[in-house]
Amino acid sequence: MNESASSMLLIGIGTSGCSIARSVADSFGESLRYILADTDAKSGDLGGPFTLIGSNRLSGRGAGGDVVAARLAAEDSLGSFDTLIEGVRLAIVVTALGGGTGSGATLEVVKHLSDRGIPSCVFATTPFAFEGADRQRNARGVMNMIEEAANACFFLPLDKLVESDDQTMGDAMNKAISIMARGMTLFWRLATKPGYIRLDAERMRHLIAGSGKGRFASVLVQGENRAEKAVEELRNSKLLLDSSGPVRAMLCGVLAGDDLRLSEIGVISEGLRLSFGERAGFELATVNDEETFSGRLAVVLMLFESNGRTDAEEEEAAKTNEAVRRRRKQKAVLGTGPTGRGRFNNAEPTIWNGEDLDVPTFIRRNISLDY
Ligand SMILES: Nc1nc2c(ncn2[C@@H]2O[C@H](COP(=O)(O)OP(=O)(O)OP(=O)(O)O)[C@@H](O)[C@H]2O)c(=O)[nH]1
Ligand SMILES: [Mg+2]
Repeated sequence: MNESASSMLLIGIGTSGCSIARSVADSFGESLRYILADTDAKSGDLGGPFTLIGSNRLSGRGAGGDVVAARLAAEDSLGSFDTLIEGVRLAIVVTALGGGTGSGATLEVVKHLSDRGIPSCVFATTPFAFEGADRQRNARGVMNMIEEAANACFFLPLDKLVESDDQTMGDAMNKAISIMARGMTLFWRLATKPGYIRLDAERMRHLIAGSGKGRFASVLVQGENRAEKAVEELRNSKLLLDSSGPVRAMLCGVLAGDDLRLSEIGVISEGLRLSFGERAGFELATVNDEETFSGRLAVVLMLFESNGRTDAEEEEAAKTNEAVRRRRKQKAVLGTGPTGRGRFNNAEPTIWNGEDLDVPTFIRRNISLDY
């Protein structure tokens, strides 16, 4: 694994997040630094480096759609991530929001990465409309918080990722996983493979660190006028439409074999600028990979926008936070929680007159609270 590749870590969280990460690792073809993390022990069967989250609390059975339980479970397990993230300069987190673990654990892991000074970029699908209100609520409740904790995030609505009308649910789900995996594999190649206009992991880290919320899409084209085709497909991509704010900056990656022509780069940069914002910052990178892309051309486009937030989203976030606070309080009274100091484990305690002031007074004095 080259240095650029080993300083980036892919983390798949939750059952679908683990599947996507595992597919990326498989389709990348070479070694890629990754970990799979789930509250469900079954994800360990996918093979690859696996971390079971919150085994004491959830017994390896998954969070059953409970975001709060998954957040607390992840909090218990954060210490086990520390050795896994050693030397990491940029973490790419992939998950599917809607269940408990993907929604809850992702938030805690991203906050932990941020506490450790590691920038993170989250790629998360949001549930199909047909999945119902509970799953939508689970997703909406954490999106703002993930957005705040992560350096960059891309939410990909499954309804837009695949046309679900004329196919079975299973097909739509499987297709979604393969589209996500393809996009992420391209992203990985972009940051780790050499090209004429090179973007390595360090540059990617720098770009991601100040990015915020964005939209992401990728296309793979071939044949005549392939550059024009790529622009056309991206212009029509549902994933890139419906901006919640103007595009502030674009990152465009062109991945191709030895036959990539200068004129094609011109068509792509011009076409994308015209389509998505002539005044937005534009960064272009190329990857030259004859073995993978011979005769083909892939374009990855990341659009970064301003952070627009609806009242409903704010409300959902406040509710989930409140539920976590309540459960933490119960945990403190019942003494069922871990004895560690979570993300403050490595911080100096504030000792005064022999008492650790970082521990709340009611716990230090053994006072049980009525509620
Ligand atoms: N593409 C795809 N998406 C899926 C599949 N199963 C679930 N999803 C999506 O992923 C979301 C989260 O589901 P899971 O990954 O099963 O949930 P989880 O994060 O493991 O959470 P818990 O099981 O509650 O701990 C769902 O709401 C769906 O939108 C699948 O087979 N394929
Ligand atoms: Mg699960």
